[in-house]
Amino acid sequence: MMAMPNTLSVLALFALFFVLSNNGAEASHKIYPRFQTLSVENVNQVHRTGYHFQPPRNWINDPNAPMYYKGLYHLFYQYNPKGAVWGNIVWAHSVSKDLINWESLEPALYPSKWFDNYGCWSGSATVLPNGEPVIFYTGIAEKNNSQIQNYAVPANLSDPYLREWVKPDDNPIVNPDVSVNGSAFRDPTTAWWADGHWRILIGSRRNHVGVAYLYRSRDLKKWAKTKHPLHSVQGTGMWECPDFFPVLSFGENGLDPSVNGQNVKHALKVSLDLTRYEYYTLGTYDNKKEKYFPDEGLVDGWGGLRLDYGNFYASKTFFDPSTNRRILWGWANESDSVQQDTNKGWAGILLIPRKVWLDPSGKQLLQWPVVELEKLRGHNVQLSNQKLNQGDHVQVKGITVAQADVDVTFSFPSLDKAEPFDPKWAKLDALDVCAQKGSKDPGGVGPFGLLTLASENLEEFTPVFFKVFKAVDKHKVLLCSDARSSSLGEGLYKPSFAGFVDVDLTDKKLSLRSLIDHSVVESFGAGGRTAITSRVYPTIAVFEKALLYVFNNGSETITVENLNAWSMNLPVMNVPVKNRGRENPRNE
Ligand code: DQQ
Repeated sequence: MMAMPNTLSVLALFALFFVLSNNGAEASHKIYPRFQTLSVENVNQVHRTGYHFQPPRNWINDPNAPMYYKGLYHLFYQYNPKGAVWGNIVWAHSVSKDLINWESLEPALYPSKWFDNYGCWSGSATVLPNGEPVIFYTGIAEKNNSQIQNYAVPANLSDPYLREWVKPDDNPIVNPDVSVNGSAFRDPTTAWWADGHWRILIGSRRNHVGVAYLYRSRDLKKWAKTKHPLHSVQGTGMWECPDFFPVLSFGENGLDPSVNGQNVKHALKVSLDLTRYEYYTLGTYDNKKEKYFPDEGLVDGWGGLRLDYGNFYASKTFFDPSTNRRILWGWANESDSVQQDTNKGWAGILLIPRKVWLDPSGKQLLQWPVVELEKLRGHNVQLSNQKLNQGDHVQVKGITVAQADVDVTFSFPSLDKAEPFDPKWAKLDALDVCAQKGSKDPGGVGPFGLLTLASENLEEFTPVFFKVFKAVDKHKVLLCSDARSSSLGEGLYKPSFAGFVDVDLTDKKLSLRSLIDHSVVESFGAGGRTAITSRVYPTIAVFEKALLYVFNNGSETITVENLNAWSMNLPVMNVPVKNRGRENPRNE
């Protein structure tokens, strides 16, 4: 499914907003009735990922209800069991002991009751203080075709696999009242406990105002809408998949969703249906006033902070009590056409789970791929103290570049040669600045970085690079992941994704980590301050023909202080759980 170009006018976006519909219920996904139930005959392997989360075939979108239960991580996701485009949505279910190797189970939720007959859409898990999990999700109901919120509970709490879920008959638990747009009312969050009540958020819109409605309940069954929404922002349109969580103001530990008070900040993330991007703010949550106040100076809208400046949507975090981390999951859709998805028999991947915590500045979140990923690292090659003069590109040999993990630190002797930052660019999206400057445009300090998934004669390559600019009172660092030269293939969306990196340059170093996996390049700049994901479909630079280079096209000499690159091994990826009894997996 092609992502929406960033430059579409707001008007066109609004028009699109009203065109998309599903059985009268407003949906964010394009509907292709012709393809929805076209069963997949052959699965094309060329661009399938090796170590990113994927089922063996068909369409996937949002990660749902990640949680940890009796020694297993559970992950559910929106899945079309009948085809490679969005439709026939069920909650597919996988389990893992390490967030990297996954086994699949039968779908946990699928349309079966009047209150979800037209679809089981996104939702979240809440693990109650007694350890019992409950799922809240959006049902599309036969009766009124509007979006209502339901709950489901495990049929057998002693089964660590939580194979079977029950949808009790007292559903739905939240109906849209007359003041709510019932066809734009979905994606309940994890519940948190505050002042004698459970609370959840539900994403919505009132005309063009994006809204996170707040509901409270004493028993998780009878829910009442609070007088005011927790938060709303004019002009942002439908808020899908809200995520609201506390973060500690120091250190890297995560917090249970109900923690609040001293040394705690809150993050509110929303997925904007109009742009198909997400943004978040950090702020203060007042339990008593039932309000969230974003910190002053943060942009609360289109241009706000993003968890990822690339192809990353419908994300969700959860608290992992076994390691005291907060972990983030995001979905990356395809950047090819619906016809290409149908031909290849699959669409959508989930990105590597990331640990999230608050930057010591308090001004943004930091993210890093979970440490468990490093178990897949195989053969390692290194470079150190490699000088890169203007125009140099040096090959990194000896690993399977199409399936690799690369971690590099660059240094530069001075910032004197940094180009001035044109004040006009301040009004542009970073993506447009990247498009103007590109990886080949000779600069001062940068562009320098990695050429990933490159063909021998550079007909194809996906550069991930930095460029440093001199602004009025400080330096501005741009990180680009530019798909424009990534493929000779046709009908692809090839954006020059980019984000600015809020980093202190006193040590004159910039680090970059890129997870390369056949059709995805997931990059983390400056220790996880800025993340960018690109989906790319090389035609020549595939498998062993994919090459990796470090490069510099700036006039300032760059040194590769240290580079580590690993071939990545294959994890167990959604192999069905076979003949596994009801035993406790911790005893295996
Ligand atoms: N996808 C789900 C919705 C959600 C959207 C439907 C976000 O619940 O709003 O598959 O991608």
